[in-house]
Amino acid sequence: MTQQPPKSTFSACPHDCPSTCALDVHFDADGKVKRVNGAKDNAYTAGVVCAKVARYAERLYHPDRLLKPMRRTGPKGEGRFEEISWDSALDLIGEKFLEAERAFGAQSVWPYHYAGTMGLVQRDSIHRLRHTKGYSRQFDTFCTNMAWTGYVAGTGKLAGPDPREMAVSDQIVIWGTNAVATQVNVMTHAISARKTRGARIIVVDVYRTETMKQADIGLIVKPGTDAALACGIMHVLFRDGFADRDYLERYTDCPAELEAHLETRTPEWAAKITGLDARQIEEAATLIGSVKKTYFRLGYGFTRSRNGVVGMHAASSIAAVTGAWQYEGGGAFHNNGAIYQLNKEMIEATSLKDTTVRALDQSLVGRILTGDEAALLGGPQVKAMLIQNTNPVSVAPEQELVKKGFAREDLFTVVHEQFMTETAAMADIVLPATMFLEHDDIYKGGGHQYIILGPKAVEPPVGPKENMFVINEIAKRVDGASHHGYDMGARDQIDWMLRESGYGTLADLEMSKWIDLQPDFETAHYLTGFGHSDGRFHFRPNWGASPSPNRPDSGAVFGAWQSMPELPDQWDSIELADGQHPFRLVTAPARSFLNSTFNETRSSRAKEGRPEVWLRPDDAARFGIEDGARVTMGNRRGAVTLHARLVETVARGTVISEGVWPNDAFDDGRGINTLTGADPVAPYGGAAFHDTAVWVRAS
Ligand SMILES: Nc1nc2c(c(=O)[nH]1)N[C@H]1C(S)=C(S)[C@@H](COP(=O)(O)OP(=O)(O)OC[C@H]3O[C@@H](n4cnc5c(=O)[nH]c(N)nc54)[C@H](O)[C@@H]3O)O[C@H]1N2
Ligand SMILES: Nc1nc2c(c(=O)[nH]1)N[C@H]1C(S)=C(S)[C@@H](COP(=O)(O)OP(=O)(O)OC[C@H]3O[C@@H](n4cnc5c(=O)[nH]c(N)nc54)[C@H](O)[C@@H]3O)O[C@H]1N2
Ligand code: SF4
Ligand SMILES: [Mo]
Repeated sequence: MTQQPPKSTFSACPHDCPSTCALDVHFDADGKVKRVNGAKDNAYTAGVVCAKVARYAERLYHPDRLLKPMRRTGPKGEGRFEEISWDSALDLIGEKFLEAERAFGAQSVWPYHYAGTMGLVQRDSIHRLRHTKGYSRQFDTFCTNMAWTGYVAGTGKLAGPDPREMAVSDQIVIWGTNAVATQVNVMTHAISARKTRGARIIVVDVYRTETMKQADIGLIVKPGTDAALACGIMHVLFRDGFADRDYLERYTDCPAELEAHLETRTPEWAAKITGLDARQIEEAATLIGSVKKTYFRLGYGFTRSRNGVVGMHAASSIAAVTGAWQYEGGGAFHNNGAIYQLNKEMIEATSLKDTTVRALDQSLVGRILTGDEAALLGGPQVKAMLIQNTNPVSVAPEQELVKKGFAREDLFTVVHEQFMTETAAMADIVLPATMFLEHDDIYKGGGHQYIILGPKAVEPPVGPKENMFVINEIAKRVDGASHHGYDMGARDQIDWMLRESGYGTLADLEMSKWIDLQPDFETAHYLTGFGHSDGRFHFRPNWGASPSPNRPDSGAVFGAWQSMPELPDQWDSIELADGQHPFRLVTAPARSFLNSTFNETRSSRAKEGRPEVWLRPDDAARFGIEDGARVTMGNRRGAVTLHARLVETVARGTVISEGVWPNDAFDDGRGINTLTGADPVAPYGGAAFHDTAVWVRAS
């Protein structure tokens, strides 16, 4: 009798999303993946996943998946490749990396990666190669810098109230995240609170998103004005007796100074800056003040501005003024990064990390590859790159420079990918990568508190290999890359990390599927003290020396950090509109894409339609733009061509373009990041993807 293949198994979503859903993966009779559901028995996922991952079979069995290693034959970027064997590809990579090292030093090799998979083994093994060889390091700046730095400025720690407490909250303020699109489980718990206890949902965004459509109250602000809104709200809280003075005295650094400072930050003042009506601010403040169990769910979106750190800090400060932190279902949550404390020595060769080796800013990749001396941090030109889990030619800012850099004939580029992305198309060597169900890995949630196992569930097609295979094989070919981590398979890596971190063994985790690392109530709500050494929430952060996880170990501080406001305040460091650039562009996420991932699947493309810019009819009329018209949008960095959609639901002067579309979905092949800037945001870097002044013209 033949053994029946299993009908289902468990896994975790590997994509770059705060939800890190626990998954049930269902197979058909042939053992092929059929459908992916959210695990019902995981208290955060609670049976819900987004539509794009539910349809994962479409991506897994996509006809365009990369299956063979390839070598470039035509000129750079033309897209002509020939198949080669894994061995010849790896040998060539070894030779080229050694050649670069001999001629220009080890730092001329730049392993470049991001979070296309969030698996700790497959994502982070690239550091093992980096650290054992002394290759250039990477300063991560695509995503978290402003959000984490701003949050930690107040709390002293990147953690907060149990995200599941949203379900027992009386009021949820979803601030600067389009959770329906970007982290669906936030909605699961918020809607559950509404159903079971009549909780109110307040959403703050720059347009009427799908999330705002589900809200009781929607506040549409001008981009980069969240700190003004927060100050206006806090003014009312102090003025109308909603401030919890006992709490402030016990748990915060300078409540009296904050109160005095806010005296002039009236709702009228905030209204002028945010574009809201003063009455809307009064109403929101009264609701926030009168409902003790208010849970602030603070997202990334509103921090992707040159003043984003200040915005995040100001928003998180509200919960300290009301004392909401004390209550179950209250406080301000952003991310749980600090709770895990994993020992990643075998994955990353952490002990060999040399902080004197330069850490190149990943968002400055365009400037770096085009030889900008400041961006190169005084070191050699980058001559060779290995790229995993990221698609910089599409997602990185200053796209014109990025394209120019990757077109350099003297740059040797290896891209390990699942699809022929824009970045892969610029490579010298393209290597096919497995997908998450085809390899072993382990994941930790940013938006929750679980470690989840994602074991290999199906055999990959012949050809694709997992990330750590590529790392280990390159290491064999580049002299002197030695570390015990190279001798371990993914399962050994997981087992070692769990044991050394005090979280049991792989065998235990295979039984339990996940580990719930939620700290106790007192700790999570900072009732035993905030993360700073004085135990207090800081209204007055030390911006030059803040305990941010993003703070560069070189000691570098960026932007106009010395003029950052001392207390929560509006900070006009954003790319302001002017006569030549009358609009402020926000490049918000598309629901059916995840950054540039899923923009290759037919169903996602069909749902999203085409690249568009949304603007108000009155704004459009000033420039003679009609609904559906082909328009050009530009600034000093370049211009893109797309179609206009007229919507009433954005603030005057704001334009929205959803999604990182493939560059070739635009008429002239220039993607949306042609317009965005890479200048590092104060104080600890980051790219201001939603902070761009532009003009829009009918074309
Ligand atoms: N469907 C989908 N899901 C995703 C992603 C995706 O691209 N698509 N990306 C993934 C990644 S990498 C991340 S980091 C997370 C990010 O997820 P989020 O935390 O949701 O952050 P963003 O996607 O940058 O933007 C969220 C919202 O912020 C709004 N916003 C922009 N500027 C401002 C502002 O100045 N003030 C206010 N109040 N709001 C503003 C935008 O309009 C948008 O609706 O999502 C992940 N999930
Ligand atoms: N305009 C604009 N630009 C943005 C943003 C925005 O809001 N607006 N958001 C920014 C943010 S927050 C982020 S995080 C970045 C993210 O941008 P990227 O890091 O590029 O993220 P993704 O597009 O999700 O993933 C990149 C690639 O990883 C590949 N991949 C997935 N799994 C694996 C694997 O196991 N192995 C290998 N080798 N490859 C794999 C996928 O096929 C995909 O092509 O984009 C940023 N860019
Ligand atoms: S919501 Fe996020 S974590 Fe969950 S399945 Fe979708 S992309 Fe993955
Ligand atoms: Mo991100």
